[in-house]
Amino acid sequence: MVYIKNIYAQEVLDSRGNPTIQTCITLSNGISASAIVPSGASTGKREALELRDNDQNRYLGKGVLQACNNVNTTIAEALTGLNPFDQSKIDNILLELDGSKNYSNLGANATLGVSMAIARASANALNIPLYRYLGGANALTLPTPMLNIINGGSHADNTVDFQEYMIMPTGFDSFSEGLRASAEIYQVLKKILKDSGHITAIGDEGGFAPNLKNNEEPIEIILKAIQKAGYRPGEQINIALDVASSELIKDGKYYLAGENKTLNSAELVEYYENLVKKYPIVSIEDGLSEDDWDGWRLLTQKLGDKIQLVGDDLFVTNAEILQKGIDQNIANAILIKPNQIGTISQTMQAIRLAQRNNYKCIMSHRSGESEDSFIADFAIALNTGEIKTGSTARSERMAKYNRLLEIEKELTKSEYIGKTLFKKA
Ligand code: 2PG
Ligand code: MG
Repeated sequence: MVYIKNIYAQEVLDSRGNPTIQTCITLSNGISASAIVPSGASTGKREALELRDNDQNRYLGKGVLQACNNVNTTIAEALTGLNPFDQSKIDNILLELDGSKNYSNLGANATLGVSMAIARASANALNIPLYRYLGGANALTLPTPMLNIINGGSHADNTVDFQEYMIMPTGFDSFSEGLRASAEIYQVLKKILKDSGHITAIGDEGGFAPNLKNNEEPIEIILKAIQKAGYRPGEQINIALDVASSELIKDGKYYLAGENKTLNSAELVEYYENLVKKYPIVSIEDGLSEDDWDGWRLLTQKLGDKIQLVGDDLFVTNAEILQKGIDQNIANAILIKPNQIGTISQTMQAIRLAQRNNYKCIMSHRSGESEDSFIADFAIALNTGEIKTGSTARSERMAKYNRLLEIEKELTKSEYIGKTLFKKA
């Protein structure tokens, strides 16, 4: 029987130049695989712990040598010799080994790297692609992407308060056609920004980061770019926002610095209602903060049957917190980030719970990423139907889109469900 022979982790750098973990697994049959974990900037309070060394003499305190050491000693000792194909058993051992709920001892960066690398090594050992290993014969749906083409908030140094302005190519018959339209719109947007005297520098996720006068102007400019590129907004291309509003809280209210406005929850909900009336917006993520459950309830009452309301910082890919949201009618979709929860099995548990309760799932990157394209396969395997992985610039984002293009070619019969994802707002 094949067993785990060797586990080794080392420090590498992410797309922002900060340290992260690369984990390598070797099986007894000589097959090996590696994985790199991502890292967020606008992190939710209830996310699993990302263990950093806090040694100011190395990488300004951001080193991950301790987390690597945890993999190389405690975790390696516990998992060596085990069957790699029993993912849930392995992930459960990781959870028990840590002994806390949020990986505050070993670090979720340590456990997730191991969990991902074991899944990948298992797929390699069976000589099948990762999406097929994790999803079986049912893994056929190419996700509709959310492409973050204007960056603001804590992902960029500009005057835009909302973190992400995304386009979704819903009105196409295939992933590759949707991606092509999006890439064309991105280039046209660059030209529009340049021609109107704006900077075309880009933010962490490859979207432009211009200084615009308010939080609506990015939408106006994106609509212009969609049309100029020859596409129909609201039909072929829709808009999605990630407000990341936990980052906007100042003295208990939402402060929109770009507009010099302070709003309470009800006023912010009204602000969104107006935006949704005015523009082809199909999805708003983290419209209210992770602690504002009353505000979330109101938002869900007002807009829950019109558009997708995504909990990111709100649910942190945590099945227990999601269950509370389901019980209280909060939101109708969940962002899925494996490093918020710490293992592949726990990530799958959150997805299963969401799908059983008709909550949409959006597989997601982090703002600090790497060349690892695990989430592309994972989105297909788990039938999330949607993926958020940045603009069509920067190789750490393109690694995911390119992997999806590769899979689309490989699958003789795939499906792309953009047209049926949303009800008409
Ligand atoms: C988000 C993510 C990814 P971060 O808020 O959805 O876009 O950002 O990784 O910084 O949390
Ligand atoms: Mg978010």
